[in-house]
Amino acid sequence: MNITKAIYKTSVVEKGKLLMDGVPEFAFVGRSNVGKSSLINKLVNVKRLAKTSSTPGLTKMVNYFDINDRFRFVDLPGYGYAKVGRKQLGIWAGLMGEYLISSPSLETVFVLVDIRHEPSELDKEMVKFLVYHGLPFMILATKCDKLSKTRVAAQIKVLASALNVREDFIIPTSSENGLGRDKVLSYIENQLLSNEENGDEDNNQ
Ligand SMILES: Nc1nc2c(ncn2[C@@H]2O[C@H](COP(=O)(O)OP(=O)(O)OP(=O)(O)O)[C@@H](O)[C@H]2O)c(=O)[nH]1
Ligand SMILES: [Mg+2]
Repeated sequence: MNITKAIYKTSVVEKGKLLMDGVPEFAFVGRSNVGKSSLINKLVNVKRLAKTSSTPGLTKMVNYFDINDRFRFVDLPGYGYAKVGRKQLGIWAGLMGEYLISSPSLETVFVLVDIRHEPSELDKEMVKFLVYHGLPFMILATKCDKLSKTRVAAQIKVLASALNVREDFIIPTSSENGLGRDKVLSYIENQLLSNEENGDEDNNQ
């Protein structure tokens, strides 16, 4: 898939204002600083579409980006930012949880985990939450440019076992060198196509 158009749509801070207009959405979740905003920029090839920072906790709102007039990327606030702490976190009660549960046209949740680290308890909780709610998800392993190919392959196994997912649910990515970009974009294309086909069937009934 070629990305020909990527524009910032809006940012939302209140549950009641989440967009509900039926545009298919692909959401990016993961701990603060894992590389959500950077990966969005790399996927659309626009350097500063989503704001990035080396200081964790930058993205505090639900940020929507319209892509190719066809679907949307949703940059969600990071979890596990040290100052927030586990107790106060209440991911599921907060804006991110509300978004995940209530967005009617959420196609896939991309769960980002750093290839270099064991997934955190929150990452594991996130995956369990998505399984429980029957939300389609893929794991995107970020910052793969920081490890050798061999170590990336080894870490994918570690991640798969810790998160209890099949290895082919994990796509290695890098916002530095574009690793995984094609895979993620073709995954999105397939999701959109299979949806459009299902939609047609519904119409014919
Ligand atoms: N080497 C390398 N650095 C990366 C990569 N992706 C992100 N970074 C760096 O990691 C830091 C955090 O990236 P962001 O994209 O802002 O992370 P985020 O997940 O959006 O963070 P929050 O908005 O705070 O939740 C920045 O300094 C990025 O330059 C990557 O693939 N490779
Ligand atoms: Mg961000």
